[in-house]
Amino acid sequence: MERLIVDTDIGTYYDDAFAVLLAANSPEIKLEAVTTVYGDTKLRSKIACKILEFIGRDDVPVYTGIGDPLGEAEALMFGFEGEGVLDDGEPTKQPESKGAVEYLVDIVRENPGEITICTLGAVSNVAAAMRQDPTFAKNVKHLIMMAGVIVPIVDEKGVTRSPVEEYNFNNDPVAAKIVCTSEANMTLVPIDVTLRVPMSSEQVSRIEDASSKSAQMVARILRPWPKQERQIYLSVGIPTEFTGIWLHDPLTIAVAFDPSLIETARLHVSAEFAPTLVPRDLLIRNDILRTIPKKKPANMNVAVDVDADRFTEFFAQRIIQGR
Ligand SMILES: [Ca+2]
Repeated sequence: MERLIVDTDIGTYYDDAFAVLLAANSPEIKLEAVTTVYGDTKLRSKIACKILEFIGRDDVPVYTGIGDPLGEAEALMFGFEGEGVLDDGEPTKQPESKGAVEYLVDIVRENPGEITICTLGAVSNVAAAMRQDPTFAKNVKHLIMMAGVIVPIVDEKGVTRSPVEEYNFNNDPVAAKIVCTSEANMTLVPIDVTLRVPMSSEQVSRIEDASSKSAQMVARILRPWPKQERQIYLSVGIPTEFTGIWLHDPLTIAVAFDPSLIETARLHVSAEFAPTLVPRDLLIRNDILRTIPKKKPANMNVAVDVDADRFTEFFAQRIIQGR
């Protein structure tokens, strides 16, 4: 059984919550904890507590992590976080008093080679843990990150949507650099691969009609999503027709216990700062972080393809048949 920690910016996009639900419903995983990162992490912890409580997994501790990126950038949130999840009240379950970074440092030090961490947001908590404890990187069993973009995303009209930038690494470029240059055993699940795993509308309908608590929670989260998505897209300049219920973060969880879902390449991936030509991103700073595979000794596994149909159906089944 994989001893797994989910490190997440749960609340802004639907898929972090889906990832927590997948982890909490997978017998292949011993879900050690959920840690929160980026922006209002207290609110994110409350959302995580609510979801775990709703499906009867109050036993999983939640630790609140770093809100501000390690560099000078400011964390920005859209303001609708918690909609659909907290609508019927706040959870009884409370986050732990210990901070996420301290928790990560302690559990990895006490269990060398045992703990896998899936990061589903900015990598600030993990980078801070690496700064705090020089043995952290080599003691983590596996660091699996939903982050970066390796192959430019080109839509069906041939328009390049996201040549070099990706939300999670960009949200804390300093942390991304620390992690990329660490000696941890890493697997990167970049957005160009996760954009190949949208759920079909038929799968979404089946989940919406299912009676498990997890399915009910997915339905609740998806209800306000079209409006939220439109707000995000209009804010950052993505055409609103470029849409789908992508399972970015859940895929990253599944890779922890079923690596056969993805095909990987050993690449050298490093972070590079470059000027933004068009300041179209809400996360606007004057630079962006590029994830560049270079011809240097490989430093991580990178997902380059995914068994999309098998994974999306696997996810749907876990939610429908789970708690
Ligand atoms: Ca996320």
